[in-house]
Order: sequence, then C-alpha cells, then structure tokens
Amino acid sequence: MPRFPEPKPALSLATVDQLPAGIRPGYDPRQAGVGVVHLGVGNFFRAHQALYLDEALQAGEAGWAVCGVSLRSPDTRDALAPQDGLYTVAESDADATRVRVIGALRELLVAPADPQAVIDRLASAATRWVTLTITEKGYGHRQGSELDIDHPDIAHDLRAPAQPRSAVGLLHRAALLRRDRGLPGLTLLSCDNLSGNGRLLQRLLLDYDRAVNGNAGAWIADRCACPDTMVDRIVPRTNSTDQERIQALTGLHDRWPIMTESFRQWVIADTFAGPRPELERSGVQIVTDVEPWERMKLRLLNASHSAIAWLGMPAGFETVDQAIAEPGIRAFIHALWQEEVWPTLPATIAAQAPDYCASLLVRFANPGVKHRTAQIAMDGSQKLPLRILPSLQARRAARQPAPRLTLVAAAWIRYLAGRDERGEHFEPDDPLAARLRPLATRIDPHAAVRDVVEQSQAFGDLAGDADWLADCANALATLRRLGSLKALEQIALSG
Ligand code: CS2
Repeated sequence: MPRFPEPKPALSLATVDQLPAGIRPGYDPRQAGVGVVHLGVGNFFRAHQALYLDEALQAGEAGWAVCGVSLRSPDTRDALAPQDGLYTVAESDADATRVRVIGALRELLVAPADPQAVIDRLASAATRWVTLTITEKGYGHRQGSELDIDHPDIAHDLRAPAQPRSAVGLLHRAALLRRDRGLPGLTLLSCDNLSGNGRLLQRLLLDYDRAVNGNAGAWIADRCACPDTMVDRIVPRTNSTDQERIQALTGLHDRWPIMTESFRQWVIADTFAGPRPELERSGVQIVTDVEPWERMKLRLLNASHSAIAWLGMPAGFETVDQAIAEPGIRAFIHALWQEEVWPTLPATIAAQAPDYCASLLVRFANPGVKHRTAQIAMDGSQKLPLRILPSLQARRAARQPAPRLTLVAAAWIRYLAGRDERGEHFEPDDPLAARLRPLATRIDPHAAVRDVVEQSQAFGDLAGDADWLADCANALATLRRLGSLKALEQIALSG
C-alpha cells in the first residue's frame, strides 16, 4: 500500500498556537476589536495595510482589527472564513524567507451577497477608518477625475442608492447614516496607485452626493478626512508553489497564503478625521504632502513595471525577475529612467531617483517573488495615463525626444491586439478591451495608433500631436516587425 504524507492540519484559531511566538499573532485575535473596514480585500491589502494594523494590535492598540469586504467575488471569504480569517504572509528575498500569521482580519463580507451588512459595518459606531484597494478602475471616474455617471456600477447606484454596488455608493450611503445617527466622520484612506488618491475619492463622494441630492456634501467635507496615500509593496497572485513553500515553513495548511518581498512602504498625508494607530512604529511616514512620493513611485516604479509587462509578456518573459535578467531589457529600463524620466522630475525627487532606481532593480530581480508580467499588463487604459503619459507630456513640452516612453505606449497598443511574438493569441485584459482590440489589430500602424489613442482617451493632448502619433506608429511597426528585444536594441543603437 502506498504511503501518503500525513495531511497538514489546517490553519485556524484552534491550531495557530502550535506556531512559535514571532510567527503567530502576539495578541488574541478574538479580543482585537474591529475599527477598520477595508474595501477590496485582495492580496495587496492582506500583505500591506493589514500587516501594519496587525503590528498596531500587536503593540496593544485595541480596536484596529479589520472587516474585509470583497466588492465582487466571494473567493477570499470562502478561503479565509474556515480558517477564522487567519492567513500566512511570507516575505521572501534573495537571502531568506520569513513567515508570519496575520490575525488582524476578523470579519469577511461579500458586498454583492449582502450590501446591507457592509453598510451597517461602515455605519457602526466602532468603525473609524475605511481603507480601499479597489484598483484604478474601481473608482468610477473619468480621466480628469469627475464621477463617471455612465460607469455601470455608478449608474446602477444613482438609480438605486439604497442598494449600492460601487465603493463610492456604499461609502455615501454609510455617510448619510452616520450623519443621521450623529456618529463621528470617518478617515477614508484610498490605497490605490492613483494620483492624489484621497482628493479624488473625496471629489467623487461629493459629485455623487450632488447627483443623488444627498445634502451630505458639507458633512463629508467637514467630518470625514480623505488623506492622500502612497503604498508600495510587490505582491503577486499566489501560486501553488508559493502555497507549498509556505506550508512547509509553518506546518499548517493555509488555503490562501501570500508571498511577497520584505520591502514595504506607506506614506500618508497628515489629515485624519479622528484617532489613528501609531503607525510610525512600523515605519509609516506621516507627511504634509504625499505628491513627491506618489510621483516618484508612479513614474519610476509603476512606469517601468508597465514597460516590462507590455514589452516582456508578448516576447515570452513570464515574470518580472526573468525579464529584468535579460541585459537588453535591463539596459532599456535604466535608460528610460535616466534619459527620459529623471529630467522631468522636480529637483528634490530627481536627487533621490538614482538610489531609488538602484533599489528597484534589486526588487525587480528578487527570485523569491514570481510577479507575472501578465498580471501587471492588465488595465493599461487606466494605468498608462498615470504612469507614462505625464513623463511623455513633460518631454514633449520641453521639446525633448522620448523614444523609450513612446515605445512603451506602442507596446501597450500591441498588447491590446492580443497576439504574442510567436503568433499565439491571448485575451488582452482591460476594461476597454472589447472596444480597443479591433482597433489595435488594424494593419496600418498609423490607423491603429490614431484610433486607440482617440478611443481610449488615455493620451490627453497627445491625441492631437501629429508628430508624436507618427513616432508612436513607427514604434508599433518596429515592434510588430522585429519584436521587443530587437526594437529595444534599435533604440539603444540610435541613442
Ligand atoms: C504593478 C503594481 O500590477 C501593477 O500594475 O505595477 O501593482 C505594483 O506591484 C505595486 O504598485 C508595487 O507597490
């Protein structure tokens, strides 16, 4: 008879005490007390904000545990509820992997299944903070940041504000209840990679309030705070190898653990509506102005991530560490930063950029974290305007060349066509894919670029810049003809 290995016991409150101190939560999760509602309870939140709040609980600050809300799928709740909300985070670098179990996630809700439970939690007296990671497309805004009343979820909520689906609709409904019940306002922390994310969230809430005649605008503006934030940590989707590695380290079966890097950063503007945990203890930076941090991250980290994804994925590089190990890609990314982005940054950020980028190269090369290029390549219509466009516009305004940024834009358009360099088809992942894919496949590269630029509305005033459109079409033609690596080589030789 074959001998199978003993199945590992499942992680839960009943088994967690088997783990050594330092790995298990150093407090009793049952006593933690929920004071934070998180919208969009995915891997990023679980490896970032939840960890900081876990450390606050660990330090004895009660009342900062989390109710995690999924706005779409029940997967996270289904995986974590049977293990009492506990999950393992592994921090992995070239030298070591360190695991710990997070106890901060105490409740799990699924908004489509029970929107009223979410509203009740948001409107409860115990709730002080709401954190959000709902991705760029989850805000329901137009470029230029006003509320998009045609966005399907927003349009739904404007018709039925008592049964909201969108984050903005849920928050607004809760704000009305809090105001009517005489409860304090909330600190609403957007933790998505958007420019001025807190200000954007506030504006959308006020736009929404006007659209539903809620008369809560003054209450939201005066009582709630929406600080801008900058969040940073590379957190890929979990794969089965990660799960096995982590299980081998803890000896407990976790249905959905997380593998991430050891680096993490959180910068928050110093505007809170009420109490806050002492997050500085965990290295959080509370500052007066987040913009320099946000710019540095979006235009250097996220821009180069997108470049690696759109150029690397169709060329067969499945993960960021594979792509950055290719000398041509590494040299291209370095030149993109140095030649085209650094000169557009304000002096204070530009001075830090060389060190910052050197550390990015190390983070991207981390062999412990398998960050898939296909994951980063998605939602380009939402990402490109924040990551690539501002640098491109600054270069054009200064009459400086930008062949690398232009190639990245062309690479996104090629990605949208859904065909890799071996001729295999794939589904481009973008909220506008159905509209843009047929345009991106146009044989004439000039027509493809013109139409995608126009229809995506992702390129601002570049849509009217005939010289840039021609450069972008030439870059697209080169990518189609030669593939990514040869196209990069051509730029390197001409530079
Ligand atoms: C990535 C980000 O998926 C993406 O678009 O660029 O999620 C990136 O990993 C994080 O912003 C790092 O903090």
